Amino acid sequence: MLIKRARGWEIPGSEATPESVFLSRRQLVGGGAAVAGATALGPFPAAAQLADPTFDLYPAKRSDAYKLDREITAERFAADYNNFYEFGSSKTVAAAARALKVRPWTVKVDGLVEKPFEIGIDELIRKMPIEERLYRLRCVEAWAMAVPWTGFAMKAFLELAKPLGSARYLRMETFLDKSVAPGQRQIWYPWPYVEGLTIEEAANELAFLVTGVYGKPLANQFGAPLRLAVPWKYGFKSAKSLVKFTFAEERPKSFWEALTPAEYGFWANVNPAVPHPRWSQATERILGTSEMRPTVIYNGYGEYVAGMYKGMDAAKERLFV
Ligand SMILES: Nc1nc2c(c(=O)[nH]1)N[C@H]1C(S)=C(S)[C@@H](COP(=O)(O)O)O[C@H]1N2
Ligand SMILES: [Mo]
Repeated sequence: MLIKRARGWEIPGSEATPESVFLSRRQLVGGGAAVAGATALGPFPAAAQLADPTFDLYPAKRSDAYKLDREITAERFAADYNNFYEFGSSKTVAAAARALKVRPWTVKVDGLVEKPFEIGIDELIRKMPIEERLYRLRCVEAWAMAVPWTGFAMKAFLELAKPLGSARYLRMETFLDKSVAPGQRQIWYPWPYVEGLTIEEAANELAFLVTGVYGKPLANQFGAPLRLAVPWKYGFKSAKSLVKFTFAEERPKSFWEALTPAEYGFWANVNPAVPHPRWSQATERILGTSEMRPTVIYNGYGEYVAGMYKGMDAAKERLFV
């Protein structure tokens, strides 16, 4: 069966190379190579980012509203350990993702809105209130990172999109182009990548559309030129390289939900007490370290989001799957 095909996080623990081992091995295999890699992905913007038409907006002013309980993950770790199945099911997709052309890039807004429209990414970014926010990200595979995203509140985007009162959900879609994305030639996946939120979730102050990270425009592997960050949910909800926003009355079916509904649901809120069917969610591994930390409900963002789920039957609705 198609769903039996192993994804990255399905590799049995004994086969997976612990990242600390992997990294030290890499550093051993010629310090020169490791240093060169670190420079390409490191604090200096790459050529692609220097050429970005919105480069002048970075670094954006950091909001002091969103505090971390941990160190920011070093850029070299966050930029070299990614989930982006369009470019393969390993974590090392940065090189392959460079094939994606992120300009020109058009974002489409349709469905239940006052008036459907298309807008160029640079015009969109310049219309929006750009800021930097420190957010945690917790992947459903039980690793976590903390990064300085740059972008704008989804709420500001909703004001531009003007959804009708009848809209209950927002469906987001990633680009589809198998000529640049080899993963999209793997026909057992339900491409394109789709994610969704309720309108209430989209309007929550934490929902953030990301255009940059580490004080620069997004490198492709992070989901350039536009990706979502909803830090109280498992990372797979934060869809990358978005091209379309559709407002709808019906709940959209997301990529992983379509592939494996028993394991990945619509809500996907972080909860240490609700295990994945095949592993515990009680702790998380901090990317770039061997540190383990206890997972926190709603990934620590309960004060912002718990109210949205009050009165819902968590088990029946599968709020945390
Ligand atoms: N289009 C698309 N978006 C995606 C994914 C993907 O494979 N394709 N992976 C998701 C998963 S599982 C996670 S954990 C985050 C990872 O984001 P990062 O690579 O920036 O850490 O992206 C999410 N967004
Ligand atoms: Mo993930």
